[in-house]
Amino acid sequence: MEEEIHSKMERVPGTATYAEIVSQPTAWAEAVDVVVARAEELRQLLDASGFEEVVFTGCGSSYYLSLAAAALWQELLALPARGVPAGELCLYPAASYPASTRRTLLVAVSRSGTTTETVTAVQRFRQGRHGDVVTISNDPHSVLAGLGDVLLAIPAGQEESVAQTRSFASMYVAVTAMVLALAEEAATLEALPALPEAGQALLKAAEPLVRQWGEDLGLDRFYFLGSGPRYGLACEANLKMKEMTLTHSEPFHFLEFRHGPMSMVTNSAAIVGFLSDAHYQEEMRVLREMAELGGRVLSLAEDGADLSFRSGLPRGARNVLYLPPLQLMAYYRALAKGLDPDRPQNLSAVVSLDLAP
Ligand code: F1P
Repeated sequence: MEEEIHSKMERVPGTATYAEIVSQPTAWAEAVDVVVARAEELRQLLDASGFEEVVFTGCGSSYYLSLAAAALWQELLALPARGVPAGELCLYPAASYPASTRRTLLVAVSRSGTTTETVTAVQRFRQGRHGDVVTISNDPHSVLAGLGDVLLAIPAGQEESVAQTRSFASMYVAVTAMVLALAEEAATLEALPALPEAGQALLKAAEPLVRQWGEDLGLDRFYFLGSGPRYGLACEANLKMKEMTLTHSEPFHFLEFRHGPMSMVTNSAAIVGFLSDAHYQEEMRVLREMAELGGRVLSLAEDGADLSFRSGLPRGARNVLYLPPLQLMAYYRALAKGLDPDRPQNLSAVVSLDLAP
């Protein structure tokens, strides 16, 4: 009888997604702890192996995380780094890896640790003896978790929903902590434990505005602008808008937007800018020009934006803060469109394939 009543209770759409978004700062704390505990192992791996370049890889959200990670790594460690889709490493390895003689560190990112292309890319990388592997996953017992020379596992980031939110941010914080540890940016690394509190405060402060934007169905297209280490994050925000709300959206590097895509700006277009400290004026100029064309502009930054984090954290510690407000915006837009963000159309949480050998 009780099961019957329980099964009849309507599942409220988006329940899991909302819970995962607002709880994510807890998973960020675990990510920092995990990396700090493995920092010496990571330093030894980097020092001992004479790597000439780093390749970050993953699929979907995890590929976009790889793009953000590679830019951060290259900016702080001055060692060549690239983000490559795992599917490309599987199908076109020669186009992805440098000459086979170069020592490469492969960093493989996967929430599930079971995505076929990512696991296969690591297996083939090992067979080709290209170098060593760091794996980053929310499932410490996954296939991928067992393939790394060093594993950074953040189980607190695991989630029910298909679209990554808490998982992505937890793995991104782990990557941030890893780069800061290897770059010996001690002061910024030591500031990371304050990140979860800043995230909680931002979620609370930002919710009314992003709910208003999410529920404004007069907007029919979204453009996410981000440069340097923020471009990969703009790609991830873009994917949330697609996965959760079935809305046409695209990410661009800030200055690139003028070179054609801005032709699409109308008064039903949202242009969301991930403003940096270093190039705030240049980037804000792009947003102002788009507002003059009639676009609806939303800026995010540490300060001086529509959504200002005011975290007080050093620049290298706070890039993850761009994500929670935009995850919430996609959540509210999905509900306003009568969709269930917990179960995006056409998608599954993990893509499993039979890849040709
Ligand atoms: C990768 C992924 C997600 C995507 C969707 C399907 O999963 O492609 O990025 O948003 O949920 O799976 P994983 O390798 O990170 O588990």
